[in-house]
Amino acid sequence: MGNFKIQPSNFRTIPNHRVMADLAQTVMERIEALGQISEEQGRLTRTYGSAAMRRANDLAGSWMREAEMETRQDAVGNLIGHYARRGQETGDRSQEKGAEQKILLLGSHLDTVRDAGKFDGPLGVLTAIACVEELRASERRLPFALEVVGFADEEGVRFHTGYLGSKALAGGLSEEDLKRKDATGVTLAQAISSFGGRPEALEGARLDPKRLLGFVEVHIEQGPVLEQKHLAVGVVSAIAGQTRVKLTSTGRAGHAGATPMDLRRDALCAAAEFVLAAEKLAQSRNGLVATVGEITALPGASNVIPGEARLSLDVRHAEDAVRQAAMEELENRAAAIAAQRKVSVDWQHVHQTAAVRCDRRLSALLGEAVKRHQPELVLLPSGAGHDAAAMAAVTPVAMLFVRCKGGLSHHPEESASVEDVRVAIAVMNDFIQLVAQDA
Ligand code: HGY
Ligand code: MN
Ligand code: MN
Repeated sequence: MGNFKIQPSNFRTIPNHRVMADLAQTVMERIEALGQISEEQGRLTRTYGSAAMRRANDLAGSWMREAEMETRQDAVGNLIGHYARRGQETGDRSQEKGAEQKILLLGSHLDTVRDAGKFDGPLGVLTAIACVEELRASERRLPFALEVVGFADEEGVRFHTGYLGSKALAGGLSEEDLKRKDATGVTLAQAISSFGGRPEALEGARLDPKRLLGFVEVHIEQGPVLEQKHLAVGVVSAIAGQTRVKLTSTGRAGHAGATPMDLRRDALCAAAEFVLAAEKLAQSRNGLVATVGEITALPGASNVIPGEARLSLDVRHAEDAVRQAAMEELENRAAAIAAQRKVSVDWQHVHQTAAVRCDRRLSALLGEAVKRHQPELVLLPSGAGHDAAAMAAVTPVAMLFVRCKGGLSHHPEESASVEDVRVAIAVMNDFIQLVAQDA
């Protein structure tokens, strides 16, 4: 399956375009293979600590080892491949064993949302492995090591807090996080242990910022801009901040047939009014997005007035002040709706990350590499969250977006073309060389 066919022996005789095309083809085959690894029948869902996650780590780890990387799984279950060819053509011996080699981190996440597309996350891991395969085949040496990370949980589907894997590497996982429970009451600490991790050793999972040159993530755009501009790739300027909240509205359950409308305290109707209020607020603020992705009515019978309604709320904006003001307004709105409908509302903060600007120097080098492969360089903000947002706490970050069909993502029809993947790999290879020259 997908092993890179060009080897050091024949590398020099093959035009670079062909090498990149071959790498891109292998990435597409591997995207398909990972896309078959799911914990649900008939759709792609791969959440933290599942058996599917284990199989995905094992498969991606085998590809890393094929590329002569040393692989490990860290304390929270991130898959990490390490590639280091000592010294450089100039005979620089400063990288002798023992000298702490600097590390350029590449990668993305291997977990998915429910009923996911195949590219969100794996594309970043597989293009990074392709860069290592090209380096190995070209026998080029770098003055630093490369590490490719397959983060164990970015989406936060199981524990509702995003970036679990990257937060562990960035030193951002707290004791509070470890106490989080999933829908079955399993704590994150228990899930880490069952996945073979060591919750007691999370402090050790934190990377040493002094060793890092940066973290660069390739990811599908998950939006329409590159497609509208007819560009294969773009450089990300900033990643929007996000707040996730859990709301519970509590009224009174009752008989659907015997309870007159004016005597009801219908928790779901209160929740529904709030959902539309959140949508209305976001439509009125430029660049603000608000989403209720999950909603549950309890007790959940068609002839019972819902006594309780639980919903998620996800609010994002490129500027933290705008997002925080919107959150305050929405919390007040929820309280006003509850009062007017004689229900109570519980507002529980679940996850919050500040907006992150990508590193100027790394982004400039990435932009330099892009200009070698397409006529126009475009810088664009990311409305979606990414591991790079968490990794910015420990090292400079940059991101390369790849055009995706219709801008569609978090959907089974999510897709990118092999030609655009080829461009992304070529850009990343040039970028790595530019970092080496700039090191
Ligand atoms: O939710 C997001 O923005 C990302 O896909 N985790
Ligand atoms: Mn993603
Ligand atoms: Mn995603």
